[in-house]
Amino acid sequence: MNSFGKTQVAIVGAGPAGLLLGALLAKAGVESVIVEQHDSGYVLGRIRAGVLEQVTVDLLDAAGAGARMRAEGLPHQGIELCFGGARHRIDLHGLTGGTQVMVYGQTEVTRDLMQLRAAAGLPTVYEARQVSLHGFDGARPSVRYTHGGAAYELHCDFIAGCDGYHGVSRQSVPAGALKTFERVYPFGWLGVLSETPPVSHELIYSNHERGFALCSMRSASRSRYYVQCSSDDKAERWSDDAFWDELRRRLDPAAAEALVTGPSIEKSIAPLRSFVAEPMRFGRLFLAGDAAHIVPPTGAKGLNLAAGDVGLLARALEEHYRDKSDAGIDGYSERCLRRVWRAERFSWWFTSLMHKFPETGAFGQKMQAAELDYLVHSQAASTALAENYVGLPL
Ligand code: RFL
Ligand code: PHB
Repeated sequence: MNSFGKTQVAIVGAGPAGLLLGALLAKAGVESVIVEQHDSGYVLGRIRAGVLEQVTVDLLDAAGAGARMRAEGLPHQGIELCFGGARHRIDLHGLTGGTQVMVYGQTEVTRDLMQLRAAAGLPTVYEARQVSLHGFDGARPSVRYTHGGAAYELHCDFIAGCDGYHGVSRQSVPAGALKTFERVYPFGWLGVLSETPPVSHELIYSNHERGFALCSMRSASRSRYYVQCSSDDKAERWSDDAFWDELRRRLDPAAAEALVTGPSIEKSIAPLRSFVAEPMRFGRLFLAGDAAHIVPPTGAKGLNLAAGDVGLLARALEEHYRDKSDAGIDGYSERCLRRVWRAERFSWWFTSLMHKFPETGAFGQKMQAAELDYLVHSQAASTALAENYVGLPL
């Protein structure tokens, strides 16, 4: 026997997309319940994004979750590209007329949103099992799940599928109603988090004959580093020393010398993929964030796209309830997808430029070297990179 509940918007998934949507809806006076399959500790334990675009920063402020980010986040006005043994700065701020990005970890964004939701007493069901979506092609959608052994059914006006790439929402859409586009890259990123000061005060993206490397950070005392690895590699195979040696070899001599190493706090491998599912709406179900699209992390776009989606969705749902207008709802998929495809293109291009591809050979490497040389010496080319990196407007 099911226990019944009712809300305006049922949100599946308490990652950054689901939590931010819930916070924006609450600001607009729209009710939501979040249904999440894991516990909050699991969600906070995943070390992922580090770079927030201005649009994301503004949305977190609008949601009332921006205070700690403002105090502790690190505004960055440039990035460095490393190749041929030297670093070249891309002046994001100067090339984009004053835009910057914020370095603030996804873990912290998620923690701030969770605390905001808990403080406001808004309902989140953690550790929901057997989550399933119903009736979204008609007027009476619902989300069913079990919790603590009991079965529940949550009736709602709309369902927001914010449950990531492996979630149930996209899989609930009838086959044939969805078109997918995918590219899987023949390598992954091995990432290490360490309690060490960052090697440089800006991010370093390195193209090296041994493979790509990235130096990022979480704070003045905590660093996040990545090296390109093969798709079938395992994090357990890498000792900390082996990781630091490999990273050092892929940096310029000054950065290699300055690198401060220490024990890893976290070490994991992420596969690289480009993926888009179209459209992002079916009747009363909306897909948002990684549930609808994946980008390789090189362009730092995944979390920012998720934030953009839910920013548009919150506005559309607010218009539905407040103004009795469905224009936003009807335009949701098309508006999101335009931005998504631009970010897909940028992420694919930057990934292709910076990584070692097994199949390209010497000619491909020469093409990368020529393009990098052009990129850092042409203002037009640098501006195109900067404009995309800081993020296109919503
Ligand atoms: P998430 O974060 O995957 O959250 C989905 C949530 O849904 C839950 N869930 C379910 N709940 C109920 N029922 C089910 N059946 C469910 N199935 C799943 C999950 O438990 C989870 O809590 O998706 P969301 O919210 O769309 O957020 C997307 C971002 O997490 C992702 O795009 C970024 O992390 C990507 N990304 C980056 N994005 C950036 O904007 N800037 C970056 O610098 C950046 N760096 C990265 C990244 C991703 C990385 N990895 C590991 C893929 C660096 C890396 C290494
Ligand atoms: C990170 O800090 O984890 C990070 C930064 C930039 C990227 C990807 C990941 O492009």
